Amino acid sequence: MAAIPAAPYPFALDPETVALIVIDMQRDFLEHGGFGASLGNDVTRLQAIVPATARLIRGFRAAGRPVIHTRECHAPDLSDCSPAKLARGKPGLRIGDAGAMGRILVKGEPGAEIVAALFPEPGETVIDKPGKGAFYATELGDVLARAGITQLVFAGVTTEVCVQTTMREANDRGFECLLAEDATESYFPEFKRAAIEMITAQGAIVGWATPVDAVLEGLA
Ligand code: C5J
Repeated sequence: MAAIPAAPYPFALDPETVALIVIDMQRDFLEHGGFGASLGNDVTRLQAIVPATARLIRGFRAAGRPVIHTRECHAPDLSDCSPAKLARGKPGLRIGDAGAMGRILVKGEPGAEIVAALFPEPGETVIDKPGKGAFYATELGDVLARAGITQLVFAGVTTEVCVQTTMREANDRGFECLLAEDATESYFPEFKRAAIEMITAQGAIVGWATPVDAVLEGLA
């Protein structure tokens, strides 16, 4: 067990029971011409974390620890998308509508796929999630229980939406949660900052945050 520097205080990383969860690093959120860009967002902010995220993934693979990927996406018939979620956004730019990378956030469409630089390796778990949180309506809880995981390191996008939601779900389920702060990003820098502050406030009320390098040192 290695105590690594983290906010709000050192995190006791257990290399025997930790897994990495990489949230929604999908083409529709990161690439020019995707869903995120069509909403007017600057996707270069999200692209900038790809190298750090790739380094983190390589570190977990090298340490023989699980790497779990998630994708926010829905069945082609949208049967797993609540009417409330379906109604959000501008007409023509809603879930299931035709976008430049296929139907927006629909499983099997090019835009729903994970970016090439972070593509899952054979054997790695990929969780398709219909919600913002990765535990909601998915097999994630069972996967983690079967693997004996007690700690989760988080990376991915966006910090204040799917990453923070999943960290909160995990925290309530008893996992110790550590955010890799340079491997997560938001379209809105102030939201990223605020999310990290909310997560680490009040003695790690949701979890801890630390740079990728510190996580990798703890794994070694
Ligand atoms: C959003 C996500 N922001 N992955 N999805 O809708 O954070």
